[in-house]
Amino acid sequence: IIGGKNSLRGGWPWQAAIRLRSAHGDGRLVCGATLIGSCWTLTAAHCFKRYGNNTRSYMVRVGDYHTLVPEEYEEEFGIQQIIIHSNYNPTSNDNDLALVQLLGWNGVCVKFNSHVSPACLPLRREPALKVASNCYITGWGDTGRAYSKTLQQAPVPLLPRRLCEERYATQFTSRMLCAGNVEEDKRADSCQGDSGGPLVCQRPEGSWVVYGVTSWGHGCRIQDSLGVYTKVSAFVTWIRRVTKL
Ligand code: 4AZ
Repeated sequence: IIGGKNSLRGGWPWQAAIRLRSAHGDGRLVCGATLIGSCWTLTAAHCFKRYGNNTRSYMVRVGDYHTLVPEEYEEEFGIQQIIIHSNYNPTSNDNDLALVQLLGWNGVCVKFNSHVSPACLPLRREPALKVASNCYITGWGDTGRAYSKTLQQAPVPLLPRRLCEERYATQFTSRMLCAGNVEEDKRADSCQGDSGGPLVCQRPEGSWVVYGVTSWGHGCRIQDSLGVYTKVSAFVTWIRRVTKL
């Protein structure tokens, strides 16, 4: 995240990270992800383009804040299954969504606590949020100098779809959300390494919903940078059918 700030420890308890397993790589960050159930995380399909979709190549870390410091709530899981949406188009990034099932016992993987708990899925027809609503992106991705060692956050308002339609033409589809900071001085933006992570928005009653999955855009925090996020509400039926959540 470029132009973000350090999050609070435990402030985004659904944030997960997909990392290369040291036996199959160097433990490096591949993507962000969102915990949506004890054994399920949501991420972007394009996260598995570079290193492939072999479950043994990756692990999922939850409860993390500082990536290099062992912390009380952090925990790592192997992967049972990587399910890439069958309509994912790696050329256009349409339907850029994947479900990652964690390895556990009897349907129990992550044990929820104050620092590790899932985000809500949106309703299939979630009441429209105000365009200037309370939405945040979070991640350990590129800050403009290097990947962040601490979890970053930045408010990223949803924008009128028209802005992304004008910028990206037909590559911007109905399965995508347009979000970003167009005002000068507060152009925080998602970047490489944040992909697959959440764009969460707070409902009027307070709960946090994973509205978007960080997907693509032309650059990070360039002038009028418009980020494109997979529109989770367009996939809730699929997510609930596959995960039984
Ligand atoms: C990337 O390279 C990337 N600001 C992710 C998000 C955005 C741009 C690039 C959108 O993974």
